[in-house]
Amino acid sequence: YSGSQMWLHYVPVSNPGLLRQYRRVASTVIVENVDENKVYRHTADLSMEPGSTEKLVESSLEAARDELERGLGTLLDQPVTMRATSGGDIPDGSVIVGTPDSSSAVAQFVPAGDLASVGDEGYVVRSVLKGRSHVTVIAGNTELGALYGTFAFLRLIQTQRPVQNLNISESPKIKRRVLNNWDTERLYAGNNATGTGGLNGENGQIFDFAATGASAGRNLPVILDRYIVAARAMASVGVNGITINNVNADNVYLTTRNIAQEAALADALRPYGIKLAVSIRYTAPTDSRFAPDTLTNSQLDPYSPAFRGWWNRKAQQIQASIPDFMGFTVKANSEGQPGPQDFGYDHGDGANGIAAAVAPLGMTIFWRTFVYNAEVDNDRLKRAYLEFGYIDDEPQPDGTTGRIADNVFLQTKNGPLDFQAREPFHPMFGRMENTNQAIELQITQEYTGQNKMLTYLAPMWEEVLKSDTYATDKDGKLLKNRLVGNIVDGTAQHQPDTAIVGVANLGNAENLTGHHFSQANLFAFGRQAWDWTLKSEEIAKDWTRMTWSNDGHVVSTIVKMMMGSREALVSYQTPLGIGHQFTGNHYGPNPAEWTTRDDWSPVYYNKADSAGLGFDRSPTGSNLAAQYFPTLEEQYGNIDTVPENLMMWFHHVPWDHTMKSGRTFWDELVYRYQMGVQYVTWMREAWDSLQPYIDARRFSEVRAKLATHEVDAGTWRDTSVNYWKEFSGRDIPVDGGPLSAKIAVNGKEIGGFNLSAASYTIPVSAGAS
Ligand code: BDP
Repeated sequence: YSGSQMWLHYVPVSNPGLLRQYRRVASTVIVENVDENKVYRHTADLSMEPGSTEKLVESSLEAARDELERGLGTLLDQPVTMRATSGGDIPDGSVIVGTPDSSSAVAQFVPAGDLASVGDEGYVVRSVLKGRSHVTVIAGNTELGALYGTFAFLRLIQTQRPVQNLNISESPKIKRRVLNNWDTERLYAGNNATGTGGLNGENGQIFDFAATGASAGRNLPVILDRYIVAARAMASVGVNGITINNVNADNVYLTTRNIAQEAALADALRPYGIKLAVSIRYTAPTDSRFAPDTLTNSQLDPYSPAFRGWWNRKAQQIQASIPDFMGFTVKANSEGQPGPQDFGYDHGDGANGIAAAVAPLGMTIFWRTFVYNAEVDNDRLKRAYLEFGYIDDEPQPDGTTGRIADNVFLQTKNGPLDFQAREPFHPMFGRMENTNQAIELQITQEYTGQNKMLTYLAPMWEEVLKSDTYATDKDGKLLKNRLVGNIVDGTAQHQPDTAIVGVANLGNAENLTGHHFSQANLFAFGRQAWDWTLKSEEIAKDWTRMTWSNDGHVVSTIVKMMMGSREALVSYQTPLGIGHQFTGNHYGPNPAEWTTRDDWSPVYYNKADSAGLGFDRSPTGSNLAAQYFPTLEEQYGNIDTVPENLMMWFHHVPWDHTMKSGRTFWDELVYRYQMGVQYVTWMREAWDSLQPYIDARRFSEVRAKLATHEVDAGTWRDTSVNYWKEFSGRDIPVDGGPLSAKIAVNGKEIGGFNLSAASYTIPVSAGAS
């Protein structure tokens, strides 16, 4: 099995008792008001060319019906009876799907008040008795809600949980759950089964906009089978939007020819509840491709009717083909992208200018805050808050505070640097109470092992979303709900609109993500976007059961591997809070490097010298700490109270500083590198032990990745430690190393390893004197 169906690879239920139960509960599916002929039955890896007789589903209910027929048929290993009416007798074992409008049975079985409480995209799944028939009702206020409920019901069966006496009500905590697809950039899932390629402009993209490769010059929208797999996968975890192109935007996505293709894609994704957006360049109006409707540079004043008129016309043109088009994502005055500052205006002016142009069309602007400049207090990390914070504080003529328009999100990365394996949360979370704020997470593993390392990122996102901001109200009183997740979902500061964004990892590899385990990150993003209070470990369990096996031993082994994997990565890559020690391709280590820009250079971040290691962001240094609320300002600013896992983020730590373990900082540092590598060794051995349980192809592909992973983790350790040693002048501790150690995630010890001396990989000490 190639992994091409992701976690929607339905296989017959292995537990005989549960199989009997499922066959009793779900032998008939009733979906009313759908066109039964409009069902596209996917065959793996077939492309659906124009002229094909297969038909795409056209509504969310048709998608639900399609999914149940396909899913139950395979899971229950018997065909399901499909019915289009709930009239007459409802058979025992019926599953009824719909909205109160589409189905009188739904209206009858689920009281309006119960449904009202789950909102537009929520669902109710309920077991009811009708006469002598046991019936399961999957209901939403909208068809999309019913589709989400359908996937939730299928998930129960895929994960082999009971489906009798169900009474589930669910609704998303965050309104917009969006992917940003950077197309060719930072794509590690392109072109082939192993997921290499996709870099350097090769077209390894999930969506093929007929720009390059086999489809070059083809002007027709072609919907490939993998788009539908991706759409089903996204819908199954509640993703409801996607910005389809790179934030370093190419204006081609605004051309008439591309808009036609985007419209075809939007049509294909619409039944799955996924809306499109496009990344734009601030200066797009000057692009000659839009002639004769172009502006000159002097017309890029965000307040001018010319500028606003242009964006309004462009948005109207798109909306004519894509009625539910979401809006634009903008990277401005960041890494060389043009922006309002080039024309004498600030981010607020620029964002509001485009926002005003598209507001009448109901569209939204996602304005990114990823701006940096090493010259600000000699600390790149302080810049974003300085460029955006004051705009949020500005009194407005109408008596309100904050200048950013309501149809704008400021889209901010989880941390102040750039998607490192561990960062403190971005200080802007909590500080922008008058602005809609979207959090941006990176699903694609740019800095977290790319397509080579098994890194489950959900524990990192859980750590971020559950971080306490200690945000206060105007009077300085601590807010009651003030975790980063509360800021994002609006329960802390009551912003009118809410959003969470994940930089996606989908490409055209057979398994869509390159590394089989990278699928878990997309799955987890969706689940956490829906409900950020979920535990990453529970999400890992679901994914493992859906993707690999329901065998208890397999599940516990894989979940353990996953749960410690990110902490291990931090440990062998950037332990104790050191940031950005990467080579230019952001995969391997190069702590000695100085590149063209200070703030792209590992040496800028590590500040290694004979006194110690780490970047002083305390009051004696750049004082980034002061951008946080007082409790954290104090905690981070003091080397005795800063959490050890962020120590070098805020302090230049003396080599002999005593750590909680009692070891010196130097010894602890070496120990961390070694522990991380040993965890990978343990993962490789654990995976090997699962061979009898896993299909041959995926087993060997993961095994090969883990072999590379282990070697590359060792390279991180050796390169880093040997370089630090030049500064510390201290010996590498040779006390045998951590033959057994535990890795703690969110304060709970998890994973861990107990290696036999025989399999203990060569510690750094071997190469040292
Ligand atoms: C960095 C990536 C770069 C992106 C940039 C961004 O290396 O490719 O364009 O972030 O988020 O992490 O704009």
